[in-house]
Amino acid sequence: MSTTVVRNPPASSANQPVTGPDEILRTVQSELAATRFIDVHTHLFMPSLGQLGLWGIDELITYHYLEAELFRSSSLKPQQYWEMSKTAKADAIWRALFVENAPVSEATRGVVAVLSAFGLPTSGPDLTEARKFFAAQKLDAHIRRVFDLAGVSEAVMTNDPLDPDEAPLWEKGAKPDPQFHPVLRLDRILNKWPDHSRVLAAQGYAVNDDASGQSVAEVRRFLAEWCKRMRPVYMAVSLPDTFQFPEKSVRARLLAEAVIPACREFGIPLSLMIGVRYQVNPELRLAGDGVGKADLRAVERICTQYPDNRFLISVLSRENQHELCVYARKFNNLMPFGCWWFLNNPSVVEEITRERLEMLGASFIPQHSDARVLEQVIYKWRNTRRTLAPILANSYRLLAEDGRPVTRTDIQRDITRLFRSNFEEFVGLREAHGRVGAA
Ligand code: FIX
Ligand code: ZN
Repeated sequence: MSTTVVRNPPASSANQPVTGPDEILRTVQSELAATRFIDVHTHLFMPSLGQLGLWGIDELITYHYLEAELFRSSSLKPQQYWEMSKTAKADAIWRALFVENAPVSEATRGVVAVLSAFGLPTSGPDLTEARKFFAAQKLDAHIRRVFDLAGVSEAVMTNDPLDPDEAPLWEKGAKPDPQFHPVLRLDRILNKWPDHSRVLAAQGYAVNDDASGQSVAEVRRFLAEWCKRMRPVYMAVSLPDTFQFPEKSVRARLLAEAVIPACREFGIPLSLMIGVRYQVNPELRLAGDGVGKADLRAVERICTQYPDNRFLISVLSRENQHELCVYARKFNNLMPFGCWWFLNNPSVVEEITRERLEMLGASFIPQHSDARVLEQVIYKWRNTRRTLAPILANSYRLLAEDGRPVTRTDIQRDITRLFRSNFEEFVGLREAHGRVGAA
């Protein structure tokens, strides 16, 4: 006689209460591991955009985060460094930050996590073995393996229609890739109009330095052509800490009269990444940018003035996080996303994410990787899962303590929302329900 006890109706375990802090944490960890994330902002490129996509050990080591740290731990001067070959630069950084010092910073630990993910030595005098390994990888298969290791199904790119290396690849018809979603990045047009209005003029657009006359209509035409060519999931721009809106400036006028209307026309959000102090130390090049507290009343006015537009917003200054959370409670056309750049450190991610959960429930996008080198998604998402598990588990523990037990289905739904469907729905990527896209 079988010993199975038949229950009528049998309750599936997913809807059973998960009890006790340890069981809750284990369930959160397994659901985070089982859910493939969408990486909503990266500087990665699909294979058909060729050499633009950075990957491999020398790119990992010469990441601008590590370049900034090199100049604090070595007597090498930036001018000397820029004259070196990529390999020599990587060797200098490896020596200074991984041999002569313990790699305890978030960025150096990241490289160690990537090396160990591929079973490569994480210490040692040089990078010979790692170079041999990466040289043997075939890109397409390597991308799939890296996305598997990172638990990511898709990455959203950053595509610049005025980048002299990238634009021609799109004009020639770059082959789309379902693992990569394009984004129309507009920093050159909005932050450096005088220089780039000439580039547009040279391409046959009737624009001029002060954006008068036909300029706004011509920028609309430019955006429409690129939306048809690239089919971006959103448009994006990074903005300084001094950003104001409205304002008597070409940027504010192009935003109001060209970019925001074009986003409405194509039904896609605009991403505003606010708070950069550009090139506070130009000698460090990409590593030379800083951060400043921004006046977020600009966000208030934009969300109020354009209720039919959607805005993906990330702010760089730690001091702006609380305001952004409060604005998100006021405007449902505002989606806060990520702990951007200098905020992407576990101690700060913890603080920001706890506050967002307390103030917004699961109605935000906790993180993006901002990966510039393919393999970085491995450690950036490992860090995110590691940092978020106890924070999410704590929320469920408090919920149970307050009188409502949590189930695996609840946890699954929230994690899918945080790392997939909030984005899918906000950008209209696809009908998001249940665990769309889970492997
Ligand atoms: O503007 C941006 O998209 C920033 O993320 C980058 O410019 C920055 O250099 C970066 O890599 C941050 O992680
Ligand atoms: Zn970025």
